[in-house]
Amino acid sequence: MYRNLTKQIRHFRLTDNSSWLNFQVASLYHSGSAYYGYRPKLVQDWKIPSHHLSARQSNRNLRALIEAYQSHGHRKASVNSIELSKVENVPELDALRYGLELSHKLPFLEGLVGFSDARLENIGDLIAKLDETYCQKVSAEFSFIESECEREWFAENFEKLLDEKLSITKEEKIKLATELLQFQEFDRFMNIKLPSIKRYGGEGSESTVAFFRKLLNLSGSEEIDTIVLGMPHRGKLNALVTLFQQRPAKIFRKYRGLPEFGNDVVAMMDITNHYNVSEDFDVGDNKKVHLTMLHNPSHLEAVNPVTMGKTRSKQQSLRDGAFNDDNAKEFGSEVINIQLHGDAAFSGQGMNQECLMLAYTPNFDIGGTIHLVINNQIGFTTPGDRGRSSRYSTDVAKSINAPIIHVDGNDPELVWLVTKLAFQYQRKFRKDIFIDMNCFRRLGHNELDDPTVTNPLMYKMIRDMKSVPDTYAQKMIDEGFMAKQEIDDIVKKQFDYYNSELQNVEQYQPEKSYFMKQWEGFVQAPNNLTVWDTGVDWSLLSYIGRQSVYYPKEFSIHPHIKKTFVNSRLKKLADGNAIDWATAEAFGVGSLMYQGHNVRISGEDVGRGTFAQRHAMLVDQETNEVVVPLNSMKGGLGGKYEVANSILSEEAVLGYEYGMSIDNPDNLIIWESQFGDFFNGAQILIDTFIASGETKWMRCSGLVILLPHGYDGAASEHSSSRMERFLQMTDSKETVPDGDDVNMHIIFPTTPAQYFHALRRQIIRNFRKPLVIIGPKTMLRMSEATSPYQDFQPGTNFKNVLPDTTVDPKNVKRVLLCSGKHYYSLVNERKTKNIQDTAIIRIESLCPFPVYDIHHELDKYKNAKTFIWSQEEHRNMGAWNFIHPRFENTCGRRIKYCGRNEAGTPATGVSSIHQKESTYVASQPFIM
Ligand SMILES: Cc1ncc(C[n+]2csc(CCOP(=O)(O)OP(=O)(O)O)c2C)c(N)n1
Ligand SMILES: [Mg+2]
Repeated sequence: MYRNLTKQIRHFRLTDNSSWLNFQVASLYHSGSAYYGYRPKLVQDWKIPSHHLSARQSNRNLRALIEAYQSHGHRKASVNSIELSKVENVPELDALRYGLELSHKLPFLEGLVGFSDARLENIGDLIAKLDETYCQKVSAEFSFIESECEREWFAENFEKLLDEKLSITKEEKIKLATELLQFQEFDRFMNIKLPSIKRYGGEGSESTVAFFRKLLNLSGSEEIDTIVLGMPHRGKLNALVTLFQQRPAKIFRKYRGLPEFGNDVVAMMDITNHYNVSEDFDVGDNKKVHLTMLHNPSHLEAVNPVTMGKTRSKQQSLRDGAFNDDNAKEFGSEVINIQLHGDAAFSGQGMNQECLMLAYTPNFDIGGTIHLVINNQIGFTTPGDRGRSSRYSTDVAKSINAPIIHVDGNDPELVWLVTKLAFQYQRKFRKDIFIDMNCFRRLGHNELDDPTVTNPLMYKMIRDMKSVPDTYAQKMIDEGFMAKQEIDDIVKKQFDYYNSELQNVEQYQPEKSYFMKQWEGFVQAPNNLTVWDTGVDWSLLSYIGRQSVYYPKEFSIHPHIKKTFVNSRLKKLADGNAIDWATAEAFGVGSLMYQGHNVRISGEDVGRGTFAQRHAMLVDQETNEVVVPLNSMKGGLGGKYEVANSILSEEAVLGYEYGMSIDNPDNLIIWESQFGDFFNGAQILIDTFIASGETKWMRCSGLVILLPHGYDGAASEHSSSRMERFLQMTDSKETVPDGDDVNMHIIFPTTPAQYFHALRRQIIRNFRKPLVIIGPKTMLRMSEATSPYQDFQPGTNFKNVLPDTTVDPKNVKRVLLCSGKHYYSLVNERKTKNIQDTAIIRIESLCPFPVYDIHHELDKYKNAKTFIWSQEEHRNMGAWNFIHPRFENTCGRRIKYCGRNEAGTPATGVSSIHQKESTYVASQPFIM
């Protein structure tokens, strides 16, 4: 069935009901048909109406002039009211270039340009109209869009934009004026009452109000269920209290030094600028839209991929887009993603390039994002012309053919109109679009900062700028829509409201904002170590194992994969004595699916697996079609497996997966770094979200991070997942035993069964913690590193410490403690040398550090005098610096180090040196 869909022409109804159009499957990325979470994007088989074409043929020069405006008009536009130097000469807009005289009579304009104005008589009139459309307070860049359909649609609608001003109703204008004044009043209030607070005020960028108001209303009329939003600091507090229904007392309370959470939680909490929103909004006509604005860290733009992942997770829960069987349902039907950016941060942070590249890829597509850049022409002290090489802050958006609208933020009605256009574009094409709102920043970066020190000329201009809300309110008075008294009343009422919130701040008790909805019933992890029975009946596991290599009869499988993967797995299942890591992973994933949980694995090449071990996604050798065998499982509660081969990104992709993990605790989300060391490209996400999201914001995550690790001669990179960095980031205690309540769990398992239990435990527990697995590479194929079926059975569980069952405790004088693959080198050495007096204990869980389990093992060796931490990593790497104080403080014994010496890079690039070192680290612990 999956083959027949390739290149099929489908009929598809446009959302505006205008016509039935043919769509063609054009994006044959890997697979022409759907698999879980992916459906090929449909591209319109669209043609310019023939009478438009003939109009263009007959008026080639005129059309060339219009196209010049579409391409170059933005260079002449005056969207930036504080531009220090302009005006650019734009020779492409000279009518003479096209052989046109200003006095030439105009033909009928239909098909040539989007606006039609009966009053236009000659070329001079047309140029004036084109100037007004493209070169004044709003302009656009879109002529680079490859799709003719999108380009034509955008041109037509943009060219009609100014006429739309008339469509804004009196009520809408009054509402807009009111909210602008309220937004502004927050800054004024803060200036008066709390002048020493840094608030990153919204003075100068108040038209953000128009964007949000229009967006919420349109979302309501389009029956959108949820908006997922990421927003940085600028004007955020204003937005929280005037647009997003947050009590000002919540913010003021913080300034009194009080916490935002009750004492029922253990948390360090955060500053007000990082607060979130999760509210239902009444948007008229009995409609509600839910808005989720994520907590954001100070690291600008880091929240963006997190919002994207959260959007996709909500889409999955609501069966949006390809998660729905209805082929016509495109991503973004139920849930849309909105991102706000600062101008400096948007162009400066590479994160954005990664997010854009993710936007339309299979298993990451969310139906396009609407972006608003609050372009106040400056980042802290650095003005735009020194803050980037490109003309606009938004230029990177062109890489994915996203249209960009530049608008003067001093005109809130224009911002309103372009928001509508952006929204319509996103609805129609389910693609990203950008609004570059040119505005200014009245004060310093924060209010305690003097901006004239670094940008005197810009601030001379800003001093003379009128307030946007005041100007708009005056316009309302001038147009007779509002009276001066009404405006004064709005301002006074708002001031009084903020004031009463400030006066009564002591009475305000924070509302509970965690463990709600799908998180109901979850708790913070306890301060002791818990054990969860994660075993599964062998008959079910062997069924899952068989399904994990199932493919349809007509599927043409690669012969090598059939032999070395499918048949080999079937054989291992039949024996049951030596289950390998990849099979254990399939057991873990499949058993959770059977219990109704969705599982997603994401990362570079995860479908096959970097080490060609996983094959969670099989590819038909004749058609390129993909199957995810585990999704063919019958019975059970119907969980699905999403296998997301990602773009070559760590930062955005890890952020995306974290975003998915904080949304729905019932889904297991796994991110695999191609090699362990590549996580460092995502360090910002690990520091500011994964390690700290719970303690800052009470947002728990059960994300699994798989980091292949091990010294096998692969030189400086690819050997180490730098576990020392993760260990240093944990809040594991040095002097007393840890509980499950550490901020991250870090394990370095030695057997497939341990891996299986660890994966299952992530979902079975009633709390969620990020889990970092220092994972296998060569162990994937090591015959000793396998598990018998008994280790998966009901009643079994993840063991923090694995005992030595082969030695006679009475004979033991020396105890080696180790983790991971190095264990097998030590065992091999002991066997080869027939050593009887040394026990080898495996610390499988590094964090939480399992003090009691270690004690339990050590107690067996009454005659042991020497305790050694043995690792293959260098001394300033690996777990040594973590183990050392913990072991000595909590286990009451001295511990010696044995491993590689200190080094500046994880591994040598010389194989003979590697060999020598390997021999040393395996043999030295037995003789030192
Ligand atoms: C990644 C990162 N680098 C530096 C900073 C420090 N910083 C905070 S705001 C800011 C300027 C941001 O400028 P822009 O993005 O234009 O936003 P604006 O403040 O102008 O609204 C800087 C440099 C930061 N928060 N994050
Ligand atoms: Mg800025």
